[in-house]
Amino acid sequence: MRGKDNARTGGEILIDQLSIHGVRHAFCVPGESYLAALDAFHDSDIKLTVCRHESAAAIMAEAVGKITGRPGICFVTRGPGATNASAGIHIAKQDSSPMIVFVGQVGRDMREREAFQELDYRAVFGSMTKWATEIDDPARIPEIVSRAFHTACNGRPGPVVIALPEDMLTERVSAPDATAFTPAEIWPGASEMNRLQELLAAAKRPIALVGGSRWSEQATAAFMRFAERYALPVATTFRRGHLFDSLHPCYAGDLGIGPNPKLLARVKGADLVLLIGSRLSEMASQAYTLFDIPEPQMKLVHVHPGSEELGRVYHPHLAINAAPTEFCAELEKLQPPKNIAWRGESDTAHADFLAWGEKATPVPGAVNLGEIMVWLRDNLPADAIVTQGAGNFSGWVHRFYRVRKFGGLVGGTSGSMGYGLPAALAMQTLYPQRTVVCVAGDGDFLMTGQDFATAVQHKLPVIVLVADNGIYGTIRMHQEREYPGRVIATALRNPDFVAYALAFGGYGAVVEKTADFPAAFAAAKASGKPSIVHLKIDPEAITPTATLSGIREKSLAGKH
Ligand SMILES: Cc1ncc(C[n+]2csc(CCOP(=O)(O)OP(=O)(O)O)c2C)c(N)n1
Ligand SMILES: [Mg+2]
Repeated sequence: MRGKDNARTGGEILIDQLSIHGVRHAFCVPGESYLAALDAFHDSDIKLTVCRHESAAAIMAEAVGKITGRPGICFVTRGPGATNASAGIHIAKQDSSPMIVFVGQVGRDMREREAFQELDYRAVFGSMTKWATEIDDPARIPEIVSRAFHTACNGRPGPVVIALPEDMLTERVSAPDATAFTPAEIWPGASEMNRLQELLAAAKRPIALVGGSRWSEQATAAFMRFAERYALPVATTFRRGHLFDSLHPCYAGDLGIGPNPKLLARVKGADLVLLIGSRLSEMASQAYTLFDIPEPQMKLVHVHPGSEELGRVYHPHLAINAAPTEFCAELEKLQPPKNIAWRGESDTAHADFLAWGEKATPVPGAVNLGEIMVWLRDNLPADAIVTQGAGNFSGWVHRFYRVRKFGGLVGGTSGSMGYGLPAALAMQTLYPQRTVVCVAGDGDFLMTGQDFATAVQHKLPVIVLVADNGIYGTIRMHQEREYPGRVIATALRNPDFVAYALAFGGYGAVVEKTADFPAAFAAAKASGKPSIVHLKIDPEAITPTATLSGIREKSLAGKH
């Protein structure tokens, strides 16, 4: 509260800045190191969600940044709080999501003595963030927080860490507020758009790949109109399926782990690739084998908001430093050639995509995750949100689920396990009316599973499908391929996930055969509570097309 002298504590100034910059939600695990900032939330209308683990709080903030394009906000205590949060910070870095993490810090008078839980945040987070800093003087909070919002969003978005010395937060000063930030727009130049027009006119087999951040619902809509006018096949890159309606007639599929071989062939055979927003990192590039490095075999137009990404791995024929939002707006002005040389290709590409995921493949065991994904795509409302973590179970999501809307699939491109539940909680916090489903592995779920308590506490009725195969399946698969039969550290003894859900005050149901799934899902939905649907998956069903023993036998045969 402002005193008569107009002075506020550092904590009050800080929370006031967040409100000014438009923050609506923040996620935290409390700490004695930042009590004055916590206290200031009393007088603010920002909704503060208290969590059980900083990795979950940080992932929630990252997911908000990923989907809204505005920094997700997380508060954690010093030392262990900060290192626990590092999982989410690393995701924000790899996924180019805007995020600001505020971390407690020891008092200014005891710095550099390695006081209780003291860390040098600039050193610890320097390579994982766009900026890591510490505020020495409460009068500079408006300046530094304003810079943090700009830094997190400008160019290629990413995380910022700000350390808050405890005594700085309690000091009272009179400091003028900053004004609301606006991310700098990055428009493509007219000459670049002309060059693009020429390249498209000369192309015979073009394809567009969309990914990365700095998209919006309007931008995806504009891009879909462009694709339609140009009859251009469009693929989404790893875990960015929400950037293009999967039932749009130009959709060619998902370029991630285990992609459709026909899509791979199409990308390899393209004479022009229009890569928008994405870095085409290891997963989407099929371990950097898709394009020759540094000179791609085809003409590459690379559109990216971060100028440092252009020419970093691939030397583009045409580099366009622009945000997808502004680039897609400019695309509306381009006119397709009179005779589109590749006409019909988008129809073929879309037919290939539909055929690839149309029907679930048969797998060992009584519960087929593919059939469950098919059921979800046929039965979830069009605006449902599916979140996912990392593990082989996600292969069924990519192949058989179909994303219809921007924000409809939220996953971590950095492959961090434990992502799905916190991301689901963040989405349900932002969109209380939408159905939010998290698809998790058994290993994956328990990396952040304690925050099921957060779902119950904050009445977030997410539905978690735990695909329980009793193993760290991905690693077992690699183990059987590289060291067949020499199983170590990949077996899991799991809890009864239904009892787990009930113990937390949620709802739980078990699914032992596929046909039981619709009723279990309906009961979970009807309960109105956070729910776990425990799917008993046969560990042999390791991918939609391979069995574990098949991989082992193949490997043993190759080794003899
Ligand atoms: C935080 C984190 N730790 C470890 C890994 C390595 N890793 C990748 S997948 C995986 C196993 C996933 O197991 P589960 O969630 O049960 O899914 P499954 O593969 O069995 O379907 C592991 C340990 C990772 N990606 N992220
Ligand atoms: Mg598993």
